[in-house]
Amino acid sequence: MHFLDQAKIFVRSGGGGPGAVSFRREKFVEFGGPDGGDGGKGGDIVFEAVPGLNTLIDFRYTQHFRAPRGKGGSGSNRTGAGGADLVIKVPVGTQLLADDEDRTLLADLTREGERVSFLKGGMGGRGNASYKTSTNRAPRQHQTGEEGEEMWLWLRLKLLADVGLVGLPNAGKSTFLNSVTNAAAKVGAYPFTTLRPQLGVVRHKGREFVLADIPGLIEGAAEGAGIGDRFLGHVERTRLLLHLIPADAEDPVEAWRIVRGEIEEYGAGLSEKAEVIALSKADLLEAKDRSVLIRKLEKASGAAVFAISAPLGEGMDPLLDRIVETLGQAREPEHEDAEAERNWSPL
Ligand SMILES: Nc1nc2c(ncn2[C@@H]2O[C@H](COP(=O)(O)OP(=O)(O)OP(=O)(O)O)[C@@H](O)[C@H]2O)c(=O)[nH]1
Ligand SMILES: [Mg+2]
Repeated sequence: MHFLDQAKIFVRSGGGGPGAVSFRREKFVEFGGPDGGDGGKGGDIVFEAVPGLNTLIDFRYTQHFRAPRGKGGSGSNRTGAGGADLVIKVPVGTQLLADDEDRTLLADLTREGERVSFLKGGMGGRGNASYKTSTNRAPRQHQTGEEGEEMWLWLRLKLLADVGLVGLPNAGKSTFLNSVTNAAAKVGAYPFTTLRPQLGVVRHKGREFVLADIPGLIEGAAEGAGIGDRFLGHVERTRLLLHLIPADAEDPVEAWRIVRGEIEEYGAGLSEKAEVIALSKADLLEAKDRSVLIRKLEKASGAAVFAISAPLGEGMDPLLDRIVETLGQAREPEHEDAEAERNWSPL
C-alpha cells in the first residue's frame, strides 16, 4: 500500500500547431497574396486541488498525461484552434516535486480550488501571411509550431487536517472518526482495517476542525514496519495528535509507549505537536479498573487521559472540549518540512 500517497507521473504540454502556407484564390485575381494563418497554441498542463480526494491512488493507474496539440492554421488567415488545457485533479495537500536527488518542491496545492499552470503549451507556428513584406509578396516561409514541454515529476500527498488520529491498529480510530464526523470509515475487529487516510469535519460547540484517520502504527513503523510510516506523513501538517489507547490492549501503558516512540522516531516535528490522549473502548472495563488504568497512563505520559467510548458516545464532550481548547493554543502548522524528506523514499 506504499504507493497510496506518492506517485511518479509523466506530463507533457501540447505542441503548437503549424502555421499554414496558403495564397488567396479569387476569381479575376491571378496572384493572390499569402493568407496562411498561424497555428494554434498547445494545451497547458494544469494541476487543480479538488475536495473529496484523500489519496493519490488514481495515479497508480494513469501515469502519463499529455495535453493536446494546437491545430494547424489554414487559408484565409485562419488561426488554428488551440489545444485544450489538460487539468489534472489532485487532493488538497498535494505537493509537486522534481524527479531530482533533492526532490525540489515545485508547487504545493494547499487550498481547495487552487490551480497551478505547470507546463505551458507550445506557441503556434506563424503562417506565411505573417512573412509578407514589401519586397516579398509571396513568402512560402512558415513555422512548424513550438514543441510542448515534458517532464517526470513526483506527486506527494500530505493531507491538511487540524487533528491527526494515531494509535495501534484496532485502537478504535475509525470508530471515533465515524462517531464525531459524518465520515463512513470502515471499522473492523482486526488490525489494519484502514488502508488509506480518511478525513472528516468535526463540529463541536460552534467550532470546527478537520480530523484525519490514518492506518494503525506498530513498533518499527517509523522505519517502515507495517504500513503506518507512509501515513505518518499525513499527520505532519496537523496541529494536534489525538492518541487513542485501546482499553483492551494487553498492556495499555506499553501501547502508549510504542506509538509515542514511533512518533519520536519519525521526526519532522511530530513529537513537538500537542498530544491529547484518550483511553478508547473504556466501556470494556469496570469502573474501578478503569480509574486504576487512567492513573497509570497519566503517570506514564504526564498528561491528562480521557476515558471514552465512541460507539456509546461516552466521555466525548470533555475530550472534544480539550481538543478545541488545545487547537486554540497550538500554532499554525508549518509547511516547511525539509526534515521530513528522508522519510519519503522513491517507490
Ligand atoms: N467495545 C468497544 N469497541 C470498540 C470501541 N471503539 C471501537 N471498537 C471496536 O474495535 C474494533 C476496531 O475498531 P476500528 O475503529 O476499526 O479501529 P482502528 O483503530 O481504526 O483500526 P485500524 O484501522 O485497523 O488501525 C472494531 O471491532 C470496533 O467495533 C469502543 O469504544 N468500545
Ligand atoms: Mg481504522
